[in-house]
Amino acid sequence: FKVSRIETAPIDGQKPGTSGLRKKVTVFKQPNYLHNFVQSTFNALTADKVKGATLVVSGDGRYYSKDAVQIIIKMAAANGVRRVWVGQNGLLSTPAVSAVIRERVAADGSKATGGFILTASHNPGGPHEDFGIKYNMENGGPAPESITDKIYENTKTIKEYFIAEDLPDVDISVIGVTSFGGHEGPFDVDVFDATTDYVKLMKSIFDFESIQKLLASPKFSFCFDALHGVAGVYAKRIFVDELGADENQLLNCVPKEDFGGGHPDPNLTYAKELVARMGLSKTESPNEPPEFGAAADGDADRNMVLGKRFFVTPSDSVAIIAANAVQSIPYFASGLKGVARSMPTSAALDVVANALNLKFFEVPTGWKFFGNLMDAGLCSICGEESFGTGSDHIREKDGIWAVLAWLSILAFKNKDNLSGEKLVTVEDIVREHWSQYGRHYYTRYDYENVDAGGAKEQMANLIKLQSSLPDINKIVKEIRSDVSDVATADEFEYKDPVDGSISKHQGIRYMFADGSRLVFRLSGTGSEGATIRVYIEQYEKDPSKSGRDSQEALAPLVEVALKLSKMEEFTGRSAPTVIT
Ligand code: VG1
Ligand code: CO
Repeated sequence: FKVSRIETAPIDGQKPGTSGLRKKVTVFKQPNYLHNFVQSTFNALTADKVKGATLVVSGDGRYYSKDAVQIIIKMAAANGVRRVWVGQNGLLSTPAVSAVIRERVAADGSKATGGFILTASHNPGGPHEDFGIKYNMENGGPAPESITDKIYENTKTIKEYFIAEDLPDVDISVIGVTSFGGHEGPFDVDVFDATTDYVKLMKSIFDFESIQKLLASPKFSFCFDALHGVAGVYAKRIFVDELGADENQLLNCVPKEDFGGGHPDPNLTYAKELVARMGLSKTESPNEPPEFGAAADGDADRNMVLGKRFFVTPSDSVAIIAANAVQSIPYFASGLKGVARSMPTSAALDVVANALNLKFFEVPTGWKFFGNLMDAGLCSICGEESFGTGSDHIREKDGIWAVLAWLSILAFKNKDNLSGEKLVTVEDIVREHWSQYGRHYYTRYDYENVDAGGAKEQMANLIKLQSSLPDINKIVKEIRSDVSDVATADEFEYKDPVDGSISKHQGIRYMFADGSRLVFRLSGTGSEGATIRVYIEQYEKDPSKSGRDSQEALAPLVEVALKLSKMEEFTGRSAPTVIT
């Protein structure tokens, strides 16, 4: 094939956010838009990570992915890449890409040095919805800020890109290797089964046999909703083929380019079908809900775990997994190296870390911050309030892993009880956890796609307020006299304990004397306008008070949060888009 050098010019707004570059498909389809970003990424990497290298390219299968895969293949060839690994049909979940980068070995012994993940995660897909791209490094984790900053700088000065225009499109629906000859030597496109490497990894972590027994118990029932994202591919293979679940226990497990018109975000608002099946919607379903339900997002790195008529908050989920991992999951049998959570995630994990005497870290929002800790052997399990849970088996959060972790805990708690009277349920496990460690009431209010200017002003105002604690407390007490005093207020700043890098402006915090917390930040994953997130948390140590309805328990703090931040004034919104 021939290499063409194409002249181009910078395009505004190609700054990667919390997790890559996410924009409307219509933006990505502009001439040179994707090309500029891909070339800027190649230019941000050292030559050995491009020339002669092996790269993974795949994603959640959303609209425009197939075109994007072909473009990236041609640009990889032109930039001297030796081979590109593509999941069949261009599908690989985000955790599977991480696993493939870390585990897969080519016939000649080489491994991948990185990969492009094509996803906008939980954002809707389709011709008028979102597309996204991010680059993951050799450790299988998202590129650190030093690299994403470089990519962004490159997008502002780019003048040319390289592409093998005459390379024919590769049929990515068929497994097999296609070889081409280039002037720098051979170039291969290797289309492989999307599940093999990932399933092998899961089997090395969990005791599949014990989970199989749990699923086979007549007392247990299961349901999984992939929201038409890529998780469906893995759910079929793992839950049905490996663990013996029934096909009809899977919902929306056929990946679709537009996620069936839905919002592939596993929460109580968007996972409507599952929520109804689990007996959690206002209109009670006629059938008895299953004992266990779970959902994943578009790229299968997020998860929501539900019990029968019972919601597990993600902040509790990671704490409960950490508290039970050593007994229930073979991979952790020799103990946990440490645990970590993102700043806005509730302190439920902190309490477990303290009780079990584990190393503990609090990082900014976004999975890329956990990677360094894991690479340094400091962290085994970590999580985010945004339905993200994972471990050091890879360098991304992992939805299917989280489901398997919960099934493992259930299997362990019920191992002598599978034919007994009543199984230990998800709800039992959570309530027992609360009575042992206390409960962190938690909720998040999202105001999606609000005016960006107003949102910025609002944040600036919240920072300005922080200059005087007495003034804050005066305002707070005027709103509600029944909340405790604000003890400290700041903007979260993180110094990476491994490489010393500093990340500033990572969210505005108001911390109360009784351990309650209000956090405000702007989302870094939206594609239009701004999304404001408000995180509200309150700790209740007294076991007799841990059974309240969470919105009711948090009502005073919610009122303070909305009035203190002058939410309606700045956004014109009287209610959030989503409450989780
Ligand atoms: C959101 C979540 C964050 C998560 C990120 C990527 O970011 O809050 O916890 O890591 O999405 O998840 P933001 O900046 O919008 O708050 V995913 O599943 O979109 O890769
Ligand atoms: Co995701």
